[in-house]
Amino acid sequence: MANSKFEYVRLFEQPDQLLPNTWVVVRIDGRGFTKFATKYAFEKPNDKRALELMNAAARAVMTELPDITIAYGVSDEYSFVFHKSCTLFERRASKLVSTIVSTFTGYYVHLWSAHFPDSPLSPPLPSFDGRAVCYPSIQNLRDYMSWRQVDCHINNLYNTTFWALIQLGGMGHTEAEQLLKGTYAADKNEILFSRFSINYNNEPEMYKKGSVVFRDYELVEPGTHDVAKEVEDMVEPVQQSKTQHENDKKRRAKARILVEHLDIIKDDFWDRRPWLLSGKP
Ligand code: DGT
Ligand code: MG
Ligand code: MG
Ligand code: MG
Ligand code: MG
Repeated sequence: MANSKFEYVRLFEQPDQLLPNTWVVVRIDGRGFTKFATKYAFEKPNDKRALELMNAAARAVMTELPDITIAYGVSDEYSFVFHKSCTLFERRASKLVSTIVSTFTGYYVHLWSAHFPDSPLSPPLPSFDGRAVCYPSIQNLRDYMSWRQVDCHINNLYNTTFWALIQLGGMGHTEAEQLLKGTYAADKNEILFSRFSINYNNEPEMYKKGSVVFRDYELVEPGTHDVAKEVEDMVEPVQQSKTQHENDKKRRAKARILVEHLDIIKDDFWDRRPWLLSGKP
């Protein structure tokens, strides 16, 4: 390959490699979804079709990118976690973010008609922004995930109460807003129960907890999970052979990808699925 006199322009490219050995979270968020939700008459405060479409697109992203360990979604956002050992695209932030954003958006559009059969998409089409953040410890990563799930809970409790006051209580937006100003969680639970006989605990799990997407290894066909080999690797860590690496990749690609609505703040979720945060992806 001959060098041309134009070749020097490469020098203008800035490196954007993410810190090695850290958990990389790529969070995407729908652009202007307040308007988008109105255009397609999303149900308030939660539209089951819209949330399931987000989940289906996230699941497709995880299928295409086996380096993703876990993902968490709420409202118009999704966080994708790359294992700290991930070396995809040499960990270049722009490559990781743009690949996630475009793959997600592609599937969102592709799967739209299956979730909204009666409302064909028309321009302006949905789009998503994205950013990458590195978390150096499992505690930091878990705190990040907890932060998103707490946000989901706070917003959902507020929105559920706000829209109950309007849709069931006949209040105006300003009136409902005023009533909720300065209230605590217990007050909102009380308003829901005493005025509308709604027990917040009985609201759908997807609305209360958001959605977690992860690989389920328990159900991988027997024989592919070599426990003896794994113990051996722990005792005497060796450079993973190329075949071993390929096998792990295949194993990940084969595993079932589940979408569930579970508590990811408490230890239980992580304790039951040690492979999610283990040294090996
Ligand atoms: P942005 O992200 O700065 O471009 O602006 P937005 O408008 O996307 O705002 P954001 O991301 O802070 O908030 C998400 C918006 O999406 C929020 O206005 C509510 C709307 N949204 C998300 N899921 C649902 C849903 O299931 N039903 C309804 N009605 N709206 C939803
Ligand atoms: Mg935003
Ligand atoms: Mg948004
Ligand atoms: Mg958002
Ligand atoms: Mg290319």
